[in-house]
Amino acid sequence: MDQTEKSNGLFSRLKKTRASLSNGLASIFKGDGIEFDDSVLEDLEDQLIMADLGAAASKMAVESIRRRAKSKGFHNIEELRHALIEEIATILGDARRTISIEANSQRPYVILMVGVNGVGKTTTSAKLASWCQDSGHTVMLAACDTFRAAAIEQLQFWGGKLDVPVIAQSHGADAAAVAHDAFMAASARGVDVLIIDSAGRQHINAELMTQLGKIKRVLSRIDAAAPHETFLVVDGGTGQNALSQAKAFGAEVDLTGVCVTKLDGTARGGIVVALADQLELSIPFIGVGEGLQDLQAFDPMNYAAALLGDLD
Ligand SMILES: Nc1nc2c(ncn2[C@@H]2O[C@H](COP(=O)(O)OP(=O)(O)O)[C@@H](O)[C@H]2O)c(=O)[nH]1
Ligand SMILES: [Mg+2]
Repeated sequence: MDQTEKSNGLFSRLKKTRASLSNGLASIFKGDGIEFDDSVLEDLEDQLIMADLGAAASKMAVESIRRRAKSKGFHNIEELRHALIEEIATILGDARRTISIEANSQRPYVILMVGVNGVGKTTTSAKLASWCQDSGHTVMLAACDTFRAAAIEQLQFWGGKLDVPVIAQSHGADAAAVAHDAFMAASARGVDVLIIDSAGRQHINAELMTQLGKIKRVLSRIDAAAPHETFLVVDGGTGQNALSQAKAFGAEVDLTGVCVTKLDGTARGGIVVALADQLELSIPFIGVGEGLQDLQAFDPMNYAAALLGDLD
């Protein structure tokens, strides 16, 4: 791993999670040698669970470590760390997915962003718009959070920064009508990607689901394949809450992926492992900061290494 990645990239953004995990691991292995008895492995499992990896994934990783310890043994904590990185990367592997907008012959490719309040939907919509531009696509944004006036302004602010058109109506307008207008405008202008920001609620409720259902219906009347993606945004810093939101939304809306935000500044980055392990869904993107460039395509090996790599 080069120095730039270490100081600017995922590695530096996951510092808090890594620090808490490393402290936990170091406290297990005091002294030089490693005596692999069951209590050490139990402690390891506890540390992983406390870092939000979830009981199932933690158990799976530790069982593999137990098998490796029996067959080859570990000589020091670094060997163990590398074995753990490989195990975690394997669990994360299923959630990897590359978004290929090129594959869509019909324009626009429609991405609907959903999630509860404050998780980062609007910011992630803007970051995703920037990511699409960097990949050579034209983009349009739709301000379908008509519930709060500030949400429309917030999206317009990002649109201005990115030089991306934002289709909006006034506060209180029908969200599905805004989605419809945006789709028509994007089609007419031959825009490659339409990203639709939507309203959240404090909790998942029937009203929110009805509104999302209506937005989806309106879109699919214009193009049966739309929305091509429905991304749930969850705040990684909320730990297990992110997992319950993903399960609850997944039961109500056809999701195609989960974007996990705010992985910088939290010690709970292990939640991504639990999400990858327990959901049938992919994790196309992760958010590691508030800036436009702070959205990364999820890479299991990089993530595992940033989670458990050494602290320097
Ligand atoms: N540190 C950090 N903050 C984020 C990230 N994503 C969003 N935020 C912040 O979280 C707050 C809520 O984001 P917003 O997009 O308005 O959430 P929404 O209510 O779901 O639309 C804002 O202050 C964002 O700047 C992230 O990846 N890292
Ligand atoms: Mg918002």
